[in-house]
Amino acid sequence: MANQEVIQKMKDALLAFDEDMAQAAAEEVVSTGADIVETMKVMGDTMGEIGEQFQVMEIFLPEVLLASKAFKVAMKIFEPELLKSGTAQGERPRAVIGSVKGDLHTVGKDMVTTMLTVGGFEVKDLGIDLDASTFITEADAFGAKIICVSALMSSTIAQQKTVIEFLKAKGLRDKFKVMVGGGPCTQSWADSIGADGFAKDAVGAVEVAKKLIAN
Ligand code: B12
Repeated sequence: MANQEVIQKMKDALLAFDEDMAQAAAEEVVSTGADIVETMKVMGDTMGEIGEQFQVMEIFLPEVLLASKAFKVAMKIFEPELLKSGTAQGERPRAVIGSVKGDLHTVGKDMVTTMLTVGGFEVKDLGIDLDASTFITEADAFGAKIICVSALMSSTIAQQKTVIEFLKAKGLRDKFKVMVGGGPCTQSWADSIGADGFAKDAVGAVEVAKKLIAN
């Protein structure tokens, strides 16, 4: 079956908010050897479409929640497949990741976690709704070189700056590289708050993280 056809099935599953359809589509992606990363990109865009439907009140929170559950079901099937093709070997640079205080969105952060792991990093997922001190204490304890800070809303994005300001206040700014991302985040925002890196998606996050480690 052509790549596009099976990827379309996944898109249809998310737009139907249907976990079972998503599971079947994910299994078909794997069994037909369709491009998993390409599928994940389409899934990310589809969540954006779902967000637009939510914004104009064509759908409501329960549907959005079901779509994100369907997304996660598919990711669970993709993760082991991606890891098989991963570059992870020997000592891996460490990173922590989480969503900022007040932000409960997990899907994008989880996708970045998977791609960084596939890309050769050892990643500790700290979860959601994290205050600045938790990011830093956990990064220190884990021996992370990179702190990845996700924010999905215009009301929570300022928390990315808080993490950087907190590092400065503790005299730890030079100890970690800070990478930011999430819906409202842009390169110019990242520059304005003094972040070391920004990527608009999970694939880009791997490239940026590798550069940060190399420097
Ligand atoms: C799913 C979803 C939810 C689910 C979350 C479930 C879950 N477990 O995650 C639920 C239903 C719980 C939810 C709740 C809410 N949501 Co919501 N949600 C979404 C939705 C539709 C999709 C998000 C998503 O999963 N995208 C798919 C992933 C793959 O994309 P992503 O998250 O952007 O991540 C990619 C990149 O941004 C990047 N990235 C992400 N993090 C990081 C980190 C780093 C370091 C890097 C480098 C890159 C990176 O890589 C990722 C992969 O490519 C978005 C719409 C949208 N356009 O994003 C709204 C959206 C984010 N939500 C929104 C709102 C308003 C809310 C609520 C306030 C609604 C309400 N009235 O209660 C609550 C707030 C909850 C809270 N306190 O956090 C708004 C935010 C508007 C704004 N700009 O402020 C949006 C944009 C919808 C809209 N158009 O109105 N939501």
